[in-house]
Amino acid sequence: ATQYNHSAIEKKWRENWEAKPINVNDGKKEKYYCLDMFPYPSGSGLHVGHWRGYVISDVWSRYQLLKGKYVIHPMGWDAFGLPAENYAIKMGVHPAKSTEENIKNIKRQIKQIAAIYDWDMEVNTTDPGFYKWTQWIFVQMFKKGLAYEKEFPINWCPSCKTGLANEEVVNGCCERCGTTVTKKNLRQWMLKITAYAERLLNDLDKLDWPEKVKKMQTDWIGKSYGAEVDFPIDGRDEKITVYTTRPDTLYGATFMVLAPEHELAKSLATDETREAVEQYIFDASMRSNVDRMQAKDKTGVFTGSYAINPLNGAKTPIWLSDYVLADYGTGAIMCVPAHDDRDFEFAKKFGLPIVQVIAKDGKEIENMTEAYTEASGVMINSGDWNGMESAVLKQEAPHMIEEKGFGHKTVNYKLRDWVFSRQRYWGEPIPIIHCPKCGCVPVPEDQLPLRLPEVESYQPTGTGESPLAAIDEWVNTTCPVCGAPAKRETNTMPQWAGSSWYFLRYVDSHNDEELVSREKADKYLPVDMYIGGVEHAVLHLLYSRFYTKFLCDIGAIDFDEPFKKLFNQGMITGKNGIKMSKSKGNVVSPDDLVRDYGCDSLRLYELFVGPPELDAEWDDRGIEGVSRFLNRFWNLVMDNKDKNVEPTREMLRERHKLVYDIEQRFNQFSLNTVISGFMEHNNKLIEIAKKEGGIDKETLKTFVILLAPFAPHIGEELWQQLGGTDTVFHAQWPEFDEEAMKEDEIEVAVQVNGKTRTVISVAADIAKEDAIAAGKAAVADKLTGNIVKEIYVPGRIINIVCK
Ligand code: ANZ
Ligand code: ZN
Repeated sequence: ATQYNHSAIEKKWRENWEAKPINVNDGKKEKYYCLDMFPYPSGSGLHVGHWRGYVISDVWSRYQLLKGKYVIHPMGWDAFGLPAENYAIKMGVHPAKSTEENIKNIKRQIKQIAAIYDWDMEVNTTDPGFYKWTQWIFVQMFKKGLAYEKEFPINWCPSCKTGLANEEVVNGCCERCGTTVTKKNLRQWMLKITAYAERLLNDLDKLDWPEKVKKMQTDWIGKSYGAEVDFPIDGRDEKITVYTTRPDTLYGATFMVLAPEHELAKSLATDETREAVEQYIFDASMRSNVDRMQAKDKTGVFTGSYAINPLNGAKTPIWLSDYVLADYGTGAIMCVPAHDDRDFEFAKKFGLPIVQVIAKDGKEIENMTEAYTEASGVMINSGDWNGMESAVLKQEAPHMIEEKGFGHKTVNYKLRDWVFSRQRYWGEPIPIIHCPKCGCVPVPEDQLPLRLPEVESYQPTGTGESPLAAIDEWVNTTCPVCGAPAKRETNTMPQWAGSSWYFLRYVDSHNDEELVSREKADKYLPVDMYIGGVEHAVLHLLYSRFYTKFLCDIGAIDFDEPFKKLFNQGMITGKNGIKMSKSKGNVVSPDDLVRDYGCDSLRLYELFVGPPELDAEWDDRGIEGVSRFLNRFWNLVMDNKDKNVEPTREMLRERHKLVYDIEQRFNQFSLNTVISGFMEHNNKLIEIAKKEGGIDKETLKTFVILLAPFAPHIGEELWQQLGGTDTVFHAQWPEFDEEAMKEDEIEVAVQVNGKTRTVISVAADIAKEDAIAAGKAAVADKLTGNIVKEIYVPGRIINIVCK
């Protein structure tokens, strides 16, 4: 028979698919939208790790195709961002140019995967035709009050004179120069994602997503119930409002701590404390948030003032400390050292009183060495709350406080509004004009896109402004409302902007009039399956949900969750689990593997390396095994396709078991065991063929259809060899019949010491251990002494020898 020649066959089928696409929208088929997280077109190209996700999404897409769906399977580029800009600063190459080149290269590499991407849908976030709509969304948000300006302390490197993202601050120092990072107040654009906190939380229930990701989003949104309690300041009219999730511990509040940025902080100082207080406030302002939170030793200063505990009238000293964050809750807390670790540490350090108010088994601890943080126990030292279950009180205290009139119950979220501006060049210009009379005015929609102008230097200006600020003829404009001279906003959007909505654009990517037509949106959206790395569990996946809900609210689309189902693939790593990267020199390029073994072999091997949701170590040698399997399967089909054997009962059973096994594993996304399943069934069929002198054609065809999503080229070729005239992807996905899968049963005698005691029936191909176990169970009452030998004569006798 002819040898399997992967290069000739793969070339042939690529040309055929090019000439006659296999995934066509006839307007009648049900749609299925299978989306990859679109890549950043980096200069270093694809390695075998990148292949994994794309192979997973392609086998899933082709499976849907075989189930009769019209599959939307697009690809595009998330191309704004820092790497291209940094490259521009270093090499002087315009980011648009390097981006274009990178896209060309990476697209060529992606095409090697032979995925059924519809390149007509392709999007690129840096294309003005695309970012016109990224800007349009911003304008809509601005009009609804969801995009607003705010002075905001950002990480600032005093040496590089530039703002830094949190990721660029390492151990409190600038990543580039090592200088201690400080804070600088800069005017920023913010998106009010907090307005959607409750819906973002509740709607997680609607989603078929990994529990792990849902939990990460839940924690990120961080909803907590508690109370705001007012503490009057002793001798003054003002009061300090604290936020607490544990109002049940109010009797144990022995001191208070305010963030150094708290508006009352300075005014609480007395003549004796003023110098120390002001010094402390200044020092805190020079420390980064990260530093403050990670600091091992608590610092603080006593203000000299006292507040009155509203419940028992106790005088409680007011301190300042930077472990209290300015922008969470009210920026002030009541401290209960007996029941909170941080407060305990603070009290120990500064010699403040500790009063236990919750006691396990009702017993007070003699000398506390650590806080008792559990919420279970009985209230003590708590006036008329004494004797109550603390868990019950925790629920009721907020209402009681509200009734007594010194506070009210609250809901709090950890989620913060989204800092949406960057002082950078390579991003979407924020379409806002600052008019001295009219304030912030959005660029009129018919003037979008607001194009990114050419600049001479991509270097940040060092004043906290983007390089755009240096282009006078761009910055200076007129107000669209009153015509007065006005200035353009010079900040750009963060890289997340385009990726928050790109999936909507694919299905109508050439539309100049709308972001997406309602007709197409209704027909083809939302995404049915989203596949990508787990590193995007919060930011991208939360922003996309926020954008989708907003666009639904303004009627641009009619659904409010973008991704029905989510799958996160694990990483492919180098030896010893080390991340593949150019700098580590452990990158495995797919190019040589495709040349030597073919695309189909590499596709199979990408899946075979391990459970798709887990990280897997790459080992080139393993590809031999899957390649051998494809060769053996090729030979099986080629040797038997013309024999016209009638199917035996065994062949039928094998065929239906194959369908059952593959379908089940496929649906559980256990793709590595799908591949091992193919290998096992192939061996079995080779064995049967040898025994029976052939294999029936229907069984061979069934195998070919099942294999086609995984190894599409060889699938097409063998389908044709088996007489198929149309593409295998228009064949029917096979179904299994449980009756046909049942094993034949045979009768086996069970002997004890050579004497037949009973006869049992077992599956004809039962394994030795299973047969012996069944035999032993059947004669359990007749076994005496120790078993010294167990014998199974296949299909005839089980003999247990005892002594
Ligand atoms: C008294 C108390 C007693 C507290 C106790 C805890 C345990 P979550 O659940 O994260 O919302 N807190 C409030 N605002 C803070 C701020 N700006 N910076 C640092 N800590 C702050 O946490 C709420 C709890 O964290 C609040 O409840 C408050 O301490 C503290 F046994 O109040 B608690
Ligand atoms: Zn104006």
